[in-house]
Amino acid sequence: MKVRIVADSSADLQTTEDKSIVSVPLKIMTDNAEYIDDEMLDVKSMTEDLAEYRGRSGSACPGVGEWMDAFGDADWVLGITITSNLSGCYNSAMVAKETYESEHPERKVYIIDSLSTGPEMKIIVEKLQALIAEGKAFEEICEAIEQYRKRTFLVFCLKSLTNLANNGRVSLAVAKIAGILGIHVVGRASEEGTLEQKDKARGEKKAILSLVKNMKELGYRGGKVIIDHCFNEEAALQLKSLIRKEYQSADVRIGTTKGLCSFYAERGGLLVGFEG
Ligand code: X90
Repeated sequence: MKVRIVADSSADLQTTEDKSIVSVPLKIMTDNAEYIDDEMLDVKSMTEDLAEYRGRSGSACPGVGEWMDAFGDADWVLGITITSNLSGCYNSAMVAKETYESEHPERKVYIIDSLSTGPEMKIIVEKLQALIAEGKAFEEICEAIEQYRKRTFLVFCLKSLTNLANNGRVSLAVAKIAGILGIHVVGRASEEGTLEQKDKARGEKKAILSLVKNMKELGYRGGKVIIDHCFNEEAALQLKSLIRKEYQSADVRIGTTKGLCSFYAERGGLLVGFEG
C-alpha cells in the first residue's frame, strides 16, 4: 500500500527522498526569466534578481499533468493546495484527481483546499503524517483532517505588497499602506482564503507584537507554531522568543519561504502558521 502526500510548492516543503511527500512546483516568471520552485531553485539569487527587476512579473500554478506525475503510482494520495481564492492550483489538482481515479478505480485521492499557504500547509501536512502513521483508514484521515483544519491559522507580516498588488491578489489600497517607508502590514488568511489586513505597524518590533496579539485573538494558547521567513531570521527569532516567553513549552519552529512565497511575501516577510 503506497500512501503519498502531495503539496504544491507554496507549502515551502521539499520532496522527501522516500517520496512520502512530493512537492509540485509553481513557477515565477519575468520577461527575462522563469524560476521553477523546486529543490534546484536558488531562492536567494531569485530574490536578488527580482529586487533589481523593474518589468512585469507573475506566477503560474502547476497543470493537471504535473499533479498526475506527482501522484505517481500511489494507492492513496492526500493532496493539499494553496487557497483556491488566489490560485488555480486547487482546480488543476481536482481535475487530476478525477482523471487519476477514473484511470485507476481502486486508488483514492483527497485534495484539501488549504484556504491558506506556507506554514499553515506545513502544519496540516504534519497532521496528515501523524494520521497515516496511526494506521487510520482513508476516510478517517479525510474526516480527521477536516476537523483539525478548523483550528489551524495563518498570520503574516509584510513590508511590501508590490508583487501581490501587481498580480491582483490584494487591493491597491492595502498595498499602498505597505508602500509607506517603515510600515508593516499585519494580516491573516481569512476564512475565505484571501488576505485580510488586521493592522499596520510602524517598525518591526511593533509588527511582531501585533502578530502575537492577532495569534491570541485567533485562539492561540501554546500550540504548535511554524514561522517561515523570507530572509528575515532575526524577526523570526524575535517572534519565537516572544511566544516562548508566554508559553514556555510551545513547539515553535523556524523555516524559510521557498520560491512562490518568497516572490509574494517579498524580502523581510514573515508567515506564521499555528494551532489555535
Ligand atoms: O497560481 C498562482 O500563480 C499562485 C498565486 C498565489 C498568490 C498568493 C500568494 C501568497 C503568498 C503572501 C502572504 C500570505 C497570504 C495568505 C493568504 C491566504 C504569501
